[in-house]
Amino acid sequence: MDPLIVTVAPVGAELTPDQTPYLPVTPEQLGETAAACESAGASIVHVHCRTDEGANTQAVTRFRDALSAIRSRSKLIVQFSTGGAIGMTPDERAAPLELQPDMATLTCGTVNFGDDVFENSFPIMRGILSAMQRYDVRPELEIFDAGHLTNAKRLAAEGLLRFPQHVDFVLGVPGGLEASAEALLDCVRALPAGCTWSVAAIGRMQLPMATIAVAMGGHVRVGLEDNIWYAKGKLARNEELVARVTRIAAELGRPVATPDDTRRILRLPGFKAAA
Ligand code: KMH
Ligand code: ZN
Repeated sequence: MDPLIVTVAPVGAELTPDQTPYLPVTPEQLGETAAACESAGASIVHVHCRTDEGANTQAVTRFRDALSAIRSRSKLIVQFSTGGAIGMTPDERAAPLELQPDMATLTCGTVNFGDDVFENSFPIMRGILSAMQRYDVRPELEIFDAGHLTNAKRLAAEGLLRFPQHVDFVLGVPGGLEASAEALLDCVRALPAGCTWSVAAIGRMQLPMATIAVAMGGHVRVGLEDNIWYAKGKLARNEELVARVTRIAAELGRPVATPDDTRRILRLPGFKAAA
């Protein structure tokens, strides 16, 4: 088994600052969180940005500041969200790609998202993917629902993607695939040969699904974007969620990947220093 890649998703778009004091809002806070999570064992940071007031933003200037804050404090692989927040336009979502992060997410289909709809039609996916190609940004395929992997295979058949890819199964969003061992197994079995995968499960399923992924040889995503609780009644810090999954990995005999290991496993180019 490869060493375990731990992605931290410290911000997300659905949380509000009144839900937890540990939500990084400013680029400065994001940089500090990145450093703490790297020390705890993370090698990728999945980035959403907020205004100082905590509102969602895909503004290029804010992502530039976040990128520089993260890169000046850590060697983490930087992965931008192109999902952004519900209601953002596709162009808005893709705008930060011009900053050429190491990676960015590509959600592979439309999905009910609680009472909302997270829209990812083929034209939207093609647009985001072409922007990634233009700026040489590696995708991570986000699979929220049955059919999303088939959509990704269709994009590959169109020549817009080439497998193998790194795939993240986001399980437990109300409206998408459930967070269960059975659902994860179905997902993994459907992967094209050579793909690497991680699991990001929502809420209290984050920990058990991460543990299953560690044992299966997959990779994990943890962080406040998907789960704000460390335990019942105890709010989590991002770095605590990272540290816990690395302790579990150690108990299971699975070493944790450094950012350099992760670059090798995902076949990413070398570290880009802060601009
Ligand atoms: N905030 C969700 C609507 C991603 O980052 O690529 C989408 C999301 C996915 O978080
Ligand atoms: Zn996200």
